[in-house]
Amino acid sequence: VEVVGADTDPSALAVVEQVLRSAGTSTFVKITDNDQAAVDRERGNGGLVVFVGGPAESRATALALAALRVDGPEGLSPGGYVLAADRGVVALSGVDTSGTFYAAQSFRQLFASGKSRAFSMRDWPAAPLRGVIEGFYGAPWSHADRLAQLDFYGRTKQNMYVYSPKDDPFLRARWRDQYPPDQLALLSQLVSRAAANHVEFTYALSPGLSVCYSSDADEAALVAKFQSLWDIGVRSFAIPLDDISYTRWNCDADAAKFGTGGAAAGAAQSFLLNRVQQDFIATHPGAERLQTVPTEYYDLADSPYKTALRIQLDKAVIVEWTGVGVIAGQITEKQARQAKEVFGHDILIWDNYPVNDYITERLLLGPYIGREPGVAKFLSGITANPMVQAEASKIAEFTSGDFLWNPEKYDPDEAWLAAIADLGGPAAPALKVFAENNYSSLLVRLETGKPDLDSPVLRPLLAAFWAALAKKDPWDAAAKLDRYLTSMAADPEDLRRGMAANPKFLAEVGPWLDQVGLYGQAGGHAVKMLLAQVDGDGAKAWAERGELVTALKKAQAIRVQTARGPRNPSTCTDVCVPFLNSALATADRWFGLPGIRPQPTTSMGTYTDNVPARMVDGDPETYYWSDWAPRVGDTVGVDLGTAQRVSHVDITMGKQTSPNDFIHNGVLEYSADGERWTTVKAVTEPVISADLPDGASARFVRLRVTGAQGFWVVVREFTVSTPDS
Ligand code: LTM
Repeated sequence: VEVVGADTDPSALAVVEQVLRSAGTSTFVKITDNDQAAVDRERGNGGLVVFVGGPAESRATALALAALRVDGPEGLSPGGYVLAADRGVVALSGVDTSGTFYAAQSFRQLFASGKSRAFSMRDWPAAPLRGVIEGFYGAPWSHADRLAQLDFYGRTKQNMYVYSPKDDPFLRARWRDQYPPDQLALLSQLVSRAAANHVEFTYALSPGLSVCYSSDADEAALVAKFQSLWDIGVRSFAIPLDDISYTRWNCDADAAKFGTGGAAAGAAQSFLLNRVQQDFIATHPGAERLQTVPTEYYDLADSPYKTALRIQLDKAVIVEWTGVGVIAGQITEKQARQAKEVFGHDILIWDNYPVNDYITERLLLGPYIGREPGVAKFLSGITANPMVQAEASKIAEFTSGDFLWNPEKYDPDEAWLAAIADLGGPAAPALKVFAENNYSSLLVRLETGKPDLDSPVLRPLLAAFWAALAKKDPWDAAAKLDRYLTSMAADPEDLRRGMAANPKFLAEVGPWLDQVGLYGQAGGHAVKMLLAQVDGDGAKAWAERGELVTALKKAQAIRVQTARGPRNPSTCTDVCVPFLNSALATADRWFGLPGIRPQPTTSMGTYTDNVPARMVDGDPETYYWSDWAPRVGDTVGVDLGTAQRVSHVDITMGKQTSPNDFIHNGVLEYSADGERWTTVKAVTEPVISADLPDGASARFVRLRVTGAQGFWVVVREFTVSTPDS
């Protein structure tokens, strides 16, 4: 029996009703809270009676809570709620309608878990704004993706979606143009779906590529565009000004009015934003606060530009900031406080995780990490920028939503497992194996300064196997490793069967999934090959070697089409291929075959198809080309598979058409374990030829960038010689 008030939130009711009906409740009755006789009668019948609605929605819930001796939600922060149950009564009461909706979501979770017959909980969010900004480059999400996302945000208690796909022409290149009716109708559906999920739909228009800040006509075009969105129900607006030039004006009038330089850009942007604030936001009661992304969104260094914004931009405007760095490894409470000071405005974080538009060969399926709890509480909130792959983004989004609700209690591992269970359902074990091998992200490396290694489960199994093999007693370790590799090999089939109800997810991750399967197969053959050698069975070892090489080649031949061109997916990054190469090198020594097999490594991405393998192919005409100008700490080098004696390194960088594409300030280093590094020399030239100290032992040799530079990096050949090569 559901007892509802005249103003009870319909979305909360829909959730509760669905829970009760799916629980196989034999009869479902809905009665209004002014029909006390019916309430008493139903209670007398012994059924479960669920009261739904906060103080402003239903009278009866307050009475039910009083009978349960539980305080109401009054005084909780927005979105807060009380949920209590005892002796056949459940009461869901939000401080506002969103709170009641969230109480219904918690009711759903508790009901599904089958836990707790008698309990009471008071729950509220730490961060006022919690959600997602569709703000990446590349193919925008589809309409169906967005509808599914909005439902997901409702289920995970996130309350914000910013519509800002970089490649939607009506948001950037053609920002002045009004939407054709069919497209406006789709947006209208999104706005309604957002409202039903208690999500604020923020419409973010990015005029910076062509706007004339001082122009009346451009301000009028902006306001007219916002008005068309207002008319379909949008109440939250943003004007992002990221990724544009502020040293070049789009019209002479701006140069004349504002002058040149950062201060002029800050003044011009403030001028336009303040006009929109006054002419649109302030004249539309019910409008949320205007948001903007400044052109300097990625640091805390004060500048003439930020000073201008701080002083001239209307205080009502919320400023977005990505943390220190476009992809911020860590965001601390101290930085959050500084951001508020240096920008002089309330701050909303635009968090570039799990966005993968800058490393399109990767899926970032690990949890949200590296943000101090104070960040969520001290600022207006956080919106996470997701991947082009909408369904796959839900894993990270689930965890960032969890962090934002209760950052003090946030446990990334626990949140991650819950995310896997939520998305994978019965296929969660298979999804876990897949996500474990697409786990790491730049965040790990930036946060810890340690190598950003993938595959947290596989890695220790491999280490244990090598250690056991060295002791000539590999059997137990091999069995454990083989079990995991078998689950990887079976993953494509297991996941495709188990998640057949989510074809969108399977289509998004297909190439990565196939690769995990092939690496699992190749790994299994590698283990069998090495065990056969321990057994002295050369024929079997040779046969397994053949299977290994076939699976490895297939994995490396997979291509995925991305906005940055075709890419070989990168799964179990820096783990699977080095293992397979080491296994081959070890086996080949046993077979008496020559040669070391260097595996290229880079932290700088790959520009088009100039893959790292080209710097170790022995052909100086082909080259690896980085995807960006390196940052301090970026590296490029080789992994020899096992630590061994090394004597000399030759590196050739740059190419005829881009002679400056080399590391201008760096160091040449080597390491036996990837943790402790020995510096050979400083590097400032494109061609390097260096002797290593006598007796040097290395598995890894690399160049590490020590100074910022504007040029990208081309490496034609990276050769390491051993004393006997
Ligand atoms: O981060 C911001 C404010 N802008 C862009 C995003 O659109 C893009 O998705 C990310 C990641 O590449 N980097 C940006 O600079």
